Amino acid sequence: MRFTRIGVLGASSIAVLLAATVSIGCVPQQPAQVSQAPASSTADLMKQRGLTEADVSAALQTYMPTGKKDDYITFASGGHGGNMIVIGVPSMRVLKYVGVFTPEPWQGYGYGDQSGEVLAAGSRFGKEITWGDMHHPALTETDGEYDGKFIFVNDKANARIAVVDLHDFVTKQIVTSEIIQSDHGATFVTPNTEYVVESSQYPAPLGGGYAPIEDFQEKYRGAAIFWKFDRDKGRIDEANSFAMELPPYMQDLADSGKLASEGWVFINSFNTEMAWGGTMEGNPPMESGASQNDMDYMHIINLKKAEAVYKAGKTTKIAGMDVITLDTSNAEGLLYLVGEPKSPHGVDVTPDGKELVVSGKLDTHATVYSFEKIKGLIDAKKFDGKDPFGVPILPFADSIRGQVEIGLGPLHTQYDDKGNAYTSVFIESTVAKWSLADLKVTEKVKVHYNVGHIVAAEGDTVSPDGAYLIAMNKWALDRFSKVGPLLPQNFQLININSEPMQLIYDMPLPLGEPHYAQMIKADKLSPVDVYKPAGYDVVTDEPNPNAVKAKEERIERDGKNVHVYMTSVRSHFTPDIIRVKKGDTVHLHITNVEQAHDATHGFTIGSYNVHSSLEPGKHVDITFKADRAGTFPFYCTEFCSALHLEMAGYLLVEPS
Ligand code: CUK
Ligand code: CUA
Repeated sequence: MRFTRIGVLGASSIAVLLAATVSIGCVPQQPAQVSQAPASSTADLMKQRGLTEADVSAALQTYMPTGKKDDYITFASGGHGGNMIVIGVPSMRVLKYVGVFTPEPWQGYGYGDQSGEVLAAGSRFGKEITWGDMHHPALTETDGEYDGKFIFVNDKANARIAVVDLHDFVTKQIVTSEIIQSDHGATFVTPNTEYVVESSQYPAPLGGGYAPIEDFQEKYRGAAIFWKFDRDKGRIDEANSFAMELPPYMQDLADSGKLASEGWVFINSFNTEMAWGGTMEGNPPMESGASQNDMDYMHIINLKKAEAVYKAGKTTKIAGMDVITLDTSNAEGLLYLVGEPKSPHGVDVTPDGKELVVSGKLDTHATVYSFEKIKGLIDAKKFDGKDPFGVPILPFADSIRGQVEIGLGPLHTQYDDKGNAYTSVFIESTVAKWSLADLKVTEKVKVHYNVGHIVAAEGDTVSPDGAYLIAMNKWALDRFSKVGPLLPQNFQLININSEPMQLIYDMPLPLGEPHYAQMIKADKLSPVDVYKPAGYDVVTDEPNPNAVKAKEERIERDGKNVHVYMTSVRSHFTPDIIRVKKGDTVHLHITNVEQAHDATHGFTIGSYNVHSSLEPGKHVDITFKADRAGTFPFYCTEFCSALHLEMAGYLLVEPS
């Protein structure tokens, strides 16, 4: 494996690398017209730029010579930018922003082609939503390993889930259920991606209706939705998805069991106090009302059994979704609670599936739960009573193997291939490395600043890789050049194979706040170069019925509807003149008949808010009303050839 070399790239071997680099600097310059030779020796450069040996070591571990490719690909959520960010590791080069919940003009996403329907499917209560607050991406898994086929992301603000196909890095589907009004325990997949988990965050009446907030405990509820994923179709199968009603705590992060704990789902919660704010009505603020108890609850869900209960039809329809009520859950033994200290955030199942690590934001520990002990208590019905909703509570002390003293504000945990866990420590601004066997912190690395999630290479699968870890920091402060009061986020890449761990790169993220990311081996991804055959519909993943072949271009009028069957190829659109009358509806059907790698065209008509990206082989349909008479140039928006500027035409809208 190529990345193992970084493991031996400690400070001691840096001299060797420096010597090697210096000697490259001395290679006599080739008498070529385009010079690749460095201007100065490495020693000179170090002196000029004030670099330490550690800096040069970091540079050599992350620098990617032209044409070389990264070992890993990271998929980061784009936070409130509503897009997903694709990043190469270790170079930390941004490779793509994928439009998901937010229209994205480069990809033509949401500007008139089929993708408009994908976005429209994410409407809630009839209102179209053009942004999202993306938190947690989840790659599809086979036997608990990333398989590189699809990735899911959630929208916390609007309780939605999207499916992005990694064969072309395009958003194919957005689903939403109106039973919940926000989500946070999403997205998490079962080890063979049978289900995508989405659990709510802020309790509300299920279905989105009104209830007085004073009735919080009686009428407000949480829920976990289990979206069925249809592998063959590559889409979520809404008709075979179901939900479980949960108590009105604020459910937080989730994780699916694997191996030893496969078939179970774990969801943290805070605000078991069921505080609902009202500071101007004489109540304590939400944040203090929600922090009274020393313990909150982890939800333990027997998904296998819940699926059987759903299939047996023991559900209630709410907002079109089959919901297992709390009463049914309690009667069937589907849901259990166990205490977790204090204001828990992350719950992360260990690679062997035998344990769960939970960190409390207001606690200094990570708590390690034993699934075997939890299962034993459930089987023996050994409970410490029930919560106000009749859900059995397992005794905390009997459920855990132990606790690790981590530091101030532990949040999220990832794993490596050597039995270590890594926990982000928010208040301390460190990443703590600790031994799963001994429950002892062995090392901490300082990060800048206030780290949220961390992501290690395949670090939440059954076989983590070690190698790299990215600290996803919430504050950047003094790390970058000043750009006004709104600062970028700061991703910091850490070599976790080296001893001590070494921080090797700072990467500003200037478009939304990524929360979580996943990092997959690059060679597990095999996206296509072009769409074949030409005429491909990227939303249905089938040939589009309106696909146009060369020489079959035409304009057909059907009453007030004008259908334009158009092709694009370097460097023209055919037809290049479109004549319509004011009030006509124009249906553009454009096929990029190119099959050459990277031969992408764009298509726009000014002042009609129309834009498309036409990757080789792609077909798009665009419909708009020609409601203003005038002369409208259309042109190609990708600099595709020497005659790109000439790749243009006119839409002529005659007054009626
Ligand atoms: S997260 Cu969503 S609040 Cu720690 Cu997963 Cu950032
Ligand atoms: Cu086609 Cu520019």
